[in-house]
Amino acid sequence: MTITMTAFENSPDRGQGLARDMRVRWALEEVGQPYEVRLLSFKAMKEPAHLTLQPFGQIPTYEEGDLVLFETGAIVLHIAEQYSGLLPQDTDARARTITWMFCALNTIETPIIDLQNTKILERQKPWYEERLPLVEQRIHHVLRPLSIRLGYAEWLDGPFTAADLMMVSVLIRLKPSGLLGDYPNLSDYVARGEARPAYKRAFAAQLAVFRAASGG
Ligand code: GTB
Repeated sequence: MTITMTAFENSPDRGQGLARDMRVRWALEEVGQPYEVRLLSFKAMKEPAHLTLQPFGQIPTYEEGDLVLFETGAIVLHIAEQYSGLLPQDTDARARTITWMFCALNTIETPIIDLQNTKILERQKPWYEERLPLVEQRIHHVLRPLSIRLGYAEWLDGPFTAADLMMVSVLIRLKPSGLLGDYPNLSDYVARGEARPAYKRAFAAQLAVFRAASGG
């Protein structure tokens, strides 16, 4: 069955791989499933045809036969459950993988999104300079224990899984902030994720979309 996902026609990150379609592309590349991408303008994302697939008018979505999914975490989990390569066979190991996926999206990504919103939306506020270090502190509050738990391990829980795909994708969002620099093992962990051939294929595919949209 053909898999179709949606992505930005013209990604605001200029093809740096920060938009969430990258996570779905990466998962599909890891499990070796071909996919098609329907590109959407910001206007099309808010129109009824897309809102029936994604009630919030966002990307990515995932269509496979009659199945329509939104929420990147749910999409990546579905791919991992459907195709082999991203979830362990052992029941307990599977549950731990899913735990780390939730951890990436709930515990780690939440303060990172707060930092990005602060920098983009609140820069002009009179309290911006006072608030910024508090938001950064909340990120250190979750990065420190994550760094301690990862230690010198290659991946979070044994071999590479959907948990690492999600955690690396979330940590990548921190690169422009420089905050990862305080945690060399997390920086190395991100670099290991980015070095995977599946990551590179996904990154190249989304970058090609941006280059085509910007005329080269
Ligand atoms: N919880 C949803 C999920 O995980 O699928 C969130 C989806 C989401 O935030 N989608 C964003 C979107 O469609 C794109 S990825 N935004 C348009 C809108 O809401 O109108 C978030 C994103 C966007 C841009 C950058 N960037 O430029 O660096 C990074 C991340």
